[in-house]
Amino acid sequence: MSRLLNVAAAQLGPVQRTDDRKSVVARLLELLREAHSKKAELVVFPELALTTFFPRWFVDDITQADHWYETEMPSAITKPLFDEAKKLNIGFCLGYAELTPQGERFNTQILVERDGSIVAKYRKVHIPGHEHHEPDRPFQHAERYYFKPSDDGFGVWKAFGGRIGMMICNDRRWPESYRVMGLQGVEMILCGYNTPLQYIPDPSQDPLQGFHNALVMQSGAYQNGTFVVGVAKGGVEEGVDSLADSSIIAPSGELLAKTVTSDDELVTAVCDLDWCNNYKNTLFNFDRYRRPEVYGRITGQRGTVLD
Ligand code: CDT
Repeated sequence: MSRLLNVAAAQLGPVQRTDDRKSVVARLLELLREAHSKKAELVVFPELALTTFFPRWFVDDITQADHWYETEMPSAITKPLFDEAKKLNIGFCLGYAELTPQGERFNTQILVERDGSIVAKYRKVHIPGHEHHEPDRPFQHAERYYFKPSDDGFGVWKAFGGRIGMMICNDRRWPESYRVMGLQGVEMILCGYNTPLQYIPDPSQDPLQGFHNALVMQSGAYQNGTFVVGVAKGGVEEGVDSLADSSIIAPSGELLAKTVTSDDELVTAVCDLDWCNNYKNTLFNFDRYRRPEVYGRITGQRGTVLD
């Protein structure tokens, strides 16, 4: 048996502060059309794809940042993406900043089916960075000021002939993210990211960022028998360099495709979702081998407890 899903990782190069949404949507449309020409059925765009990574600046009054958020999806500006996807019969996953009617702010990703309908929404669970202005930093990473951590957790949705899950950027560094989806039989996890290369206090940058990015996603894929599609907004954005290295990873943990530039770039892979069973039914047969009764600390405590 095989269930084939041709998926595209649509990496974006930098989006500068002065780039308006219309110009970004034009870039997304170009990537969408390229994906269609490569017979992809699902295109994955990065975290906060529609704007520059605005948490790198602090504003005293958060409403001054309202213009970075989407209050409706689709909006007049993003609708051409939905329309083109429907016309081409291709689905997509898109990350953006969401401002709800209740005034809540989330770092959000949606899954859009081939008919242009939104089938799932995921809001980022693990929010990294800081809540307050930290003037000594070369640039801010104030995600904790701009976004509320979602309590909705990690869902898995039946779509694209399989079981699809989502996570966003920092979520990929936490094994719990993958496992919660693994326990729902996830077969493909979609993850957009923005990973600055200079956030470590040592200004010589962290040479291990690319390694850690691959390490967490490849091990998360293998240990849960799932494909993982990790998609960056990379390159030098407003003076801050960000990791590219978008990739499509098999349930074996092997790399199927990876970008080679830090710019807009599309890579694709034909994924046989039935490949997941090799790992789910044998090595990681959760029903048979998991021991939740000895994992109590995983959900029972947050920080480290030294006995
Ligand atoms: N966007 C995002 O979550 N980035 C984080 C880096 C945060 S550094 C304070 C990441 O895990 O890549």
